[in-house]
This record gives sequence, C-alpha cells and structure tokens, in this order.
Amino acid sequence: QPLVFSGIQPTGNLHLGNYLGAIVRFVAMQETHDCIYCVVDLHAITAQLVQPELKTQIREVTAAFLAAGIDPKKHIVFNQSRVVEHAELAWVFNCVARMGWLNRMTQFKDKAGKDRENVSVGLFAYPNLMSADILVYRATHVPVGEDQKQHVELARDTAAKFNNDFAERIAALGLGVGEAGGFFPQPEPLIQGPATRVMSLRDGTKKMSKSDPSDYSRINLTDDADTIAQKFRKAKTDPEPLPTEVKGLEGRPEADNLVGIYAALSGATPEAILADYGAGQFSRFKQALTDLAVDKLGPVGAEMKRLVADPAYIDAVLKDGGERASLRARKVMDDVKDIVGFLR
Ligand code: AQP
Repeated sequence: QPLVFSGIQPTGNLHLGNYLGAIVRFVAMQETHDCIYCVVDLHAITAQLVQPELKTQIREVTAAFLAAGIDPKKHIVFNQSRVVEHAELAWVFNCVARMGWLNRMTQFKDKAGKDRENVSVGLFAYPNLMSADILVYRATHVPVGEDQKQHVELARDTAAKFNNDFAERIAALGLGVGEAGGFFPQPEPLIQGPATRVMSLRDGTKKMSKSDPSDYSRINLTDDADTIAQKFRKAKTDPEPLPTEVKGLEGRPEADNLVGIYAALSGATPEAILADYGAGQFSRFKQALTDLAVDKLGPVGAEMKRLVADPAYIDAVLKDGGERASLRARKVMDDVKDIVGFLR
C-alpha cells in the first residue's frame, strides 16, 4: 500500500521555501494517497536545545498545514514527540546505520561548520531519526525539497541493511513483504514541482532558510502585505533587465530565483513569464510578484494567525492525530522487536 510521510521542523520562521517545496506538495498528495504529516519537534532541538517558544512554534507549523488545506480527519497530522516509537526505532537505526554514512551528510557538515566537536550528538544522528520517522509507518513516498534528498537516500540504505541483516528472522517470522521479502520498503523521495529549491532573497546561491539571521532573506508565511512588498523591493538583483528567454537566466541566480517563485505561485511557465516581463524594468516585475505573493500567501497567513489564536483546537487535532499514528507505529515497532529479538 503506498503511504506518504513527511515532516517540518517547528523551528520558527516558516517560509516560502517550506511552503512551495513541501506544504503545497503535501496538500496535493492527499487527493491520491494516505498521508501522515508530522511536526517534527524532536528534530527541532538538535541544533538548539533551549527554545522558549517551542510550543507556539509547534502550533504554528500545525496551523500552516491546516491553513494550506491539509485535512486532519482524512489524514494524520501530529507532533512527533507524542509517538514514542519514533525515538525507539531511531535507536535501533543508530545501531544499523554506519558512522561513515552519516559522516557524508552535507546538511550535518553545513550546520556543524568548523565546530564539530561542540555540536550535539543529536545533530549528527538526526538522519537516523528521520529514517525512523518514515519507516516506523513503513511509508513508501516522502515529498520533500531538494535539500532533504540525501537523508531519504540514507533511509533507503538503512532499510536495506536492516532487511539484509535480519533476512532469515524476517522470513522465519513471515514478516517479509513483496518479492524481495524485506520488512521495510524502500522509501522514495518525491522532489517535484517548480520550487524544490527556493533561494535566499539576499543571495541567490544560498537556499531560503529558517535559520538565516537576515529576515530579509526570506518571505515568512505570516508576513503582512507591506513586509512582503518591502522584502521583494529589497531583494538582490543584478543591474540587467530580465531576459526575454529562459536561457538568459543562466548565471543570474537572483533573477532565476524570482522568476521561479513567480512560476510556482502562478502556475505559469518561466517562458510565459519572461514573454510578459522580459526586457522591462525589474521594478515592474517585482511589483507583479509582490501582488501575486500577497494574493496567494495572504489568506494562508491570516488563517494561520486565526488558528494559532485558538490553541485548544490545534492541540485537539494533534492529540487525535497522535493517537491514530501511535496505533500504526506500535504495530510496526512490535514486529521490529520480534525481528531484533527483544522480549516483549
Ligand atoms: N528553500 C527551500 N526550498 C524548497 N524547499 C525547502 N525546504 C526547506 N527549505 C526549502 C523543505 O521544507 C521542508 C521542511 O524543512 P525542515 O523544517 O525540515 O527544515 P530544513 O530542510 O532544514 O530547511 P529550513 O526550513 O531552511 O530550516 P533550517 O534553516 O533550519 O535549515 C523540507 O521538505 C525541506 O526540503
């Protein structure tokens, strides 16, 4: 059975990249798949342990899911720390995945920087928790932005090694599925749509990110119309006008990024956008982009604010989702315990 799993960290500053690269995809997939969407709060403490606003941030990501159109009754929306099996399976995966595999993770290298001795063990082991998030439901499809591809590939390797190491036990217990007879599926990263990597508004070579110290680098989902206008006005561009053809965007990362954002928000192709705005003043294009962004994001931001103002409703959604997720995760974890050989 195909099953979709994905998550977002409640680390504040939910931005246009998270929205276009992930949340919009989550909404689309619920039409055709059984989906589990998670606010990954255990991941949120890996880079920074003490976060006084964590509860509010968890509610904010949940509100973004709901405001964008995810249906928490038909699908499952919950926060990760409620379902203990994520951490339980992550421990088993800490013993499956190899140090060498994790040493190759580019996100760890970027986030740890030069100070490797002084980052948390959790930041290093993060990908194993992400593998557990996906595989504790035996999920098959993982919609993510480009930056998460390597982590989903690690989840595939971890699933394959577990299946291989325990092949005899899985067969003896009759727990294998499919032709290969493995217990875990090979989850597929789904990196689709026109905005799998939205870049910073201040530097077209860096991805738009929650943790960028400059608020001008990103459009937050809760930004008001004036703030969105100001951020696009100040967005870095080169001195040339927009080209009239797509190949003219090569080597112009900032212009390419703004056209990509316009394309993702409008559904128009970059060719059509450049036919309208190519050779003209950048300011005219930026104004059109602002109007479009305000039009598309305004209602989402307003609904998020309305939902966050009613924490009781959000908390009830998360509790209900957590209970339904637990039932599924418990069954998989019981099988994992039998396969590994723990008494239960
Ligand atoms: N710039 C982006 N463009 C497209 N997709 C993006 N995603 C993140 N940034 C972009 C996707 O959003 C989902 C949730 O991401 P996350 O909460 O796990 O955080 P992250 O991937 O580490 O990215 P952030 O939001 O920029 O946080 P920081 O600053 O902490 O690194 C994922 O599917 C991700 O691909």
